[in-house]
Amino acid sequence: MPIERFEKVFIWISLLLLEVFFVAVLVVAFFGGIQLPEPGGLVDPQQLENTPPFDTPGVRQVGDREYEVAMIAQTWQFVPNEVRVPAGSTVTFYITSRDVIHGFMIPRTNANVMVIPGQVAKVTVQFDEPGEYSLICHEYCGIGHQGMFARIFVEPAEQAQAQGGEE
Ligand SMILES: [Cu+2]
Repeated sequence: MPIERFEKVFIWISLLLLEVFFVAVLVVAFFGGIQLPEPGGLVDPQQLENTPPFDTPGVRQVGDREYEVAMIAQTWQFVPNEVRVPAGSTVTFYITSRDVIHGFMIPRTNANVMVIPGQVAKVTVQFDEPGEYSLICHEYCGIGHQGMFARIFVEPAEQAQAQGGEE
């Protein structure tokens, strides 16, 4: 069956586009650090006070330049609402919700997950650039949603050292 010349051209263009998209997916997956959030476990949202690590929300140093943050999202705040780490840190967030579905997004990083009651979301972020990062709820969660945010301070390594935080 003969194929019209223009039709042939468009078939090739469509195939080429598919290739481009496929390569783009591979590039972000392997070189861009973009990945699906990992399920970090299940919890009882009513029992967060008695469930480690959410009984003591906050930052914990687990290695050289490695930190873990246990964080609770609730109407309408993040606990803790301030995180400080030195530049060059790898920070793994364990986030869960006490009440309704919230969002967890740190613009300029790869962190972007839903926070679902009963589920723990686990996200690892590499903070190389010192500065102040916002952590925002990007899942409408009620009347106070627009004010629901936290701050992450990535301090220059020398400053953190001066405070005795880092070797
Ligand atoms: Cu919200």
